[in-house]
Amino acid sequence: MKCTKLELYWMIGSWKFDMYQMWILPFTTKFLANRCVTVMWLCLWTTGLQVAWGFTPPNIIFVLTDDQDVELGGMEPMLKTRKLLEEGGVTFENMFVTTPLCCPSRSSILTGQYVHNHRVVNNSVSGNCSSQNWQASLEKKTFITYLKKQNYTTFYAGKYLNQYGRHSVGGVQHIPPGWDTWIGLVQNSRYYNYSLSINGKKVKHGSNPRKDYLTNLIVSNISQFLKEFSQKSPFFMMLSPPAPHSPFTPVPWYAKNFSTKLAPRTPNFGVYGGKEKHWLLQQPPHPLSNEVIKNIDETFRNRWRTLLSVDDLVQKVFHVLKRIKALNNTYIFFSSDNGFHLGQFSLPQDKRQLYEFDIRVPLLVRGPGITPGTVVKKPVLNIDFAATFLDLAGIKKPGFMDGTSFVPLIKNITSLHESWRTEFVVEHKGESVVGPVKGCPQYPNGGVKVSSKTLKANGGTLMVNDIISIVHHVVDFILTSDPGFLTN
Ligand SMILES: [Ca+2]
Repeated sequence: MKCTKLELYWMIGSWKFDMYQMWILPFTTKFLANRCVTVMWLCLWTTGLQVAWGFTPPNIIFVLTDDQDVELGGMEPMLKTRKLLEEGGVTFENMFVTTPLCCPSRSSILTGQYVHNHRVVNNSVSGNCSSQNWQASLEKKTFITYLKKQNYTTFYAGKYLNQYGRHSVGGVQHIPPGWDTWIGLVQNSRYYNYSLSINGKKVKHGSNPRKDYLTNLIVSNISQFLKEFSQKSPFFMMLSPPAPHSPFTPVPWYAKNFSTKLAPRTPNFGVYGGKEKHWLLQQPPHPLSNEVIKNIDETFRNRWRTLLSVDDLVQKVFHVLKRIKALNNTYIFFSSDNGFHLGQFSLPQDKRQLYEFDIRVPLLVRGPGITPGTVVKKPVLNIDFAATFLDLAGIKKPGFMDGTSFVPLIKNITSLHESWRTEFVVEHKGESVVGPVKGCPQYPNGGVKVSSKTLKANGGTLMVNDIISIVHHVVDFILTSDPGFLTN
């Protein structure tokens, strides 16, 4: 990793005087851009001249997994995806999310904004997740609304935002603007026994592996859409399977895979964070108990097993595109909304931390103009997706979007590489929940226990077992020679 320095700041937020934690990752680069070429290129991509020159907007398919890491080998079981998109496309080695949690990160993906701008701060309605305020404001300006205005046919299937479909925020009747075909999962990731909004109507599913397994249900809806719409207009398809999020449920035919695999014993596995880390990393019990380690290993295996169904999904997408002869004008993006940890710094399992295991996620892209097997090391972010999709469609990025199109990196336009970003912000605001959280794994004697006295002394918000809160320190981190964050 090219990071040379990670500085942790804290500040008083601009709204409600909430405390915010913000990390800035500077990357060492030299600014040597050829300005003339840069300006010409930008003109081509931002003024719509491409259209006048016979530009054909490409189709775009975005596969977004839930909680898939890179640091713990999250891409290793996905052999088909790696062959098709990694060997057949471009791999971004330094892809990060700017907030390590589902709903805030997904809101950043949709709007192209940092958390401090879209203000979806956690997974709750009160934290603005799929809230009425969100629906009345930024949801009307997500990237898909711009693609829709550009005559894209649009399709969504899978998990959306964690609180989507609740009665208090419009129920399943609410269809986010811009989506023609809407197959939205009600609330958080599940594999069985869930409800969907099928274009505004509630459909319940049970536990039949053949009919109900959510990842496969998404697959079953792909073919018809592609056959029907691929010849009519450019299309945008977003596929958001639940894997490998909890409850980590594989289909029966993959339930015995990886039976001898153990979670990676990374250098920081089971290591006590100590006083050099922020206060929450001083709370986990250590060393990890045998019972917790056993649970960690089983979780690791099941996460990989759930990803095998996503691997099938990607292969299916590819084969259908090939069959309908749409590969030549279709980009396939593959990424995740946040990473994950299993035992790092004695944290049993979750996300929500600033460390690489929670913020580094996969990003593979295949499509026209991409040289197969290429690798990009420049840092790209979840806030970049919106600008990138618009750029590919020949649409100028709206001013409110914080992210930057990484189309120049995809297409290896080297003149722009030199002026690429050298820093970014990572933000997370905690949930004000104390006690076990429904839907989150709980381990006897394995969670983090923090007394009310400790809580009060350190800011007052904490979700036990999930290790989140607001840091009240100013800290310097050095990343370059410390990949496990053992000393920083
Ligand atoms: Ca997630």
